Amino acid sequence: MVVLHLNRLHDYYAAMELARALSDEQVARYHEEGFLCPLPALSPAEARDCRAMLETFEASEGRPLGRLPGQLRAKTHLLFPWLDRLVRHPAVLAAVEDLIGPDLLVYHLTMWIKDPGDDAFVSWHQDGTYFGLDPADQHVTAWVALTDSLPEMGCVTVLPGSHRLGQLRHSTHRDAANLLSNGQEAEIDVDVARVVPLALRAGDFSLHHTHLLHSSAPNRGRDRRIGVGISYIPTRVGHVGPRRLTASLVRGQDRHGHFDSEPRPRADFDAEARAAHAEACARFFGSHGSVRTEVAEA
Ligand SMILES: O=C(O)CCC(=O)C(=O)O
Repeated sequence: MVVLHLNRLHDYYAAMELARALSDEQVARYHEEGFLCPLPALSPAEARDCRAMLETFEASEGRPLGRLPGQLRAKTHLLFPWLDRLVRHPAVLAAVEDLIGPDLLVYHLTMWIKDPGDDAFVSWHQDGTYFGLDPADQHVTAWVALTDSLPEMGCVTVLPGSHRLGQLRHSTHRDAANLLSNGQEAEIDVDVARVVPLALRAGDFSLHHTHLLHSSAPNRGRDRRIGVGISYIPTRVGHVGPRRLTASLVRGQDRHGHFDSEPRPRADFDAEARAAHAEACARFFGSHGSVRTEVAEA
């Protein structure tokens, strides 16, 4: 009888393990090091399709996304159905769920695009610095590569274990080439010998903790480096600030109602989507006083 029960329990845990995206070892590593990389999501063909949809839009506007006005690099999933689908990708959501639970919101999104030969870089920072979330440490960033993102292309680099330092002070060093809207930089000397590059092939993704120190150098490769940074939080996390912000429920249920819900785009860049995007960005950037998201003209 006892053996039967133990066998059932074993089957139950085996089934649970199968339903999960991350192994216990990966979850433990995330908590120890503050990141996981690489994890599979899109096939190479799907990643190419996403890139083609982005570049078709850029061609129609005559400029790269990062040089278009209107904070289009931010919360871009509110403007394009293909990105709205990407933030709901089952492989990404399953991995995020294994880290922060089943009820998930997309709190923010940034398109991280570096063209070969430009000077765009990202200074050492922690994502939580301007997010104003409470509790702060439940937020996870998934960085989905739409192209290869390799060391010579200025892939994201991280300082393993630095998330355990908690939130650090940041100062602002505004620099036109810095892709961070406020040019924020953590006040800490980073030991370069300990830095790890998060090399990704198109379609793969990485996950990093909100307090993990990370940065990236200019793209000295031959192709564009395009990544989608998706900020996920569990619905129990709120935002501290005078104005309610917006977010998108992408998995499970929201029993807390800390955010106004964002409408899903119905067609690429249509008027309704543009209005919702402008409102969401005004509230988000207004909450911490960021000045720009466009990349300065070369
Ligand atoms: O893509 C980059 O170079 C920086 C990414 C980043 O800062 C982030 O995903 O939080």
